[in-house]
Amino acid sequence: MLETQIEAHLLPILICPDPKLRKVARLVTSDDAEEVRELIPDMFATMYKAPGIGLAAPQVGRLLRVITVDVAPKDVPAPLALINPEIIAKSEETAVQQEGCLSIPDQYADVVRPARVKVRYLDENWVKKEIEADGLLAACLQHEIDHLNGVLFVDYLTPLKRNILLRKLAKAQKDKQ
Ligand code: K1U
Ligand code: ZN
Repeated sequence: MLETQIEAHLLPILICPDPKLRKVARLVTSDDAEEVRELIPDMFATMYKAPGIGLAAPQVGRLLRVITVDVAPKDVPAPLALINPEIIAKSEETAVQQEGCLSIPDQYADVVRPARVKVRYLDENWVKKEIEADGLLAACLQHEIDHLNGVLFVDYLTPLKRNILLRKLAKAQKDKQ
């Protein structure tokens, strides 16, 4: 059987404080099918190269509700593409996870979020699915869905911690030039 090979491209990742990272991404419709079909392989390639365990379309400048995730060990890939993901249930119980962000490079902080979530989404074949997650996958799904709403993990920190982290980022970015 002949298979269509989709060529993937590495996409530049926007760095905080790029204003696009603070915009709300719009729902994907059938009109976006062609764009999303090409975007998903590009997002996986960009996420694995970074390397990261998640990526949201706004991080590559596309204000569409698409995320990619893979929290599995490197040798057993478990790629997940989620179109129009929505959290339909979350636990009262919370968990702390150290988070990073490809748009806030080399800065990490503990973030408190619901420990378990149930997410409804369309997969890359536009099939309606639900996933229940805990641990790192739960944190990652919430982190990526936040990106679709213009929310960054630093927003959960105290103003003092957030300012320290963002100043460190600004200095590192300036020193890089
Ligand atoms: O959305 C992003 O910016 C990606 C981010 C996702 C994330 C990390 C940690 C907790 C929640 C969400 C990253 O992937 S940062 C890089 C990272 O965590 C990592 C990179 C390589 C191996 C393992 C982890
Ligand atoms: Zn992020």
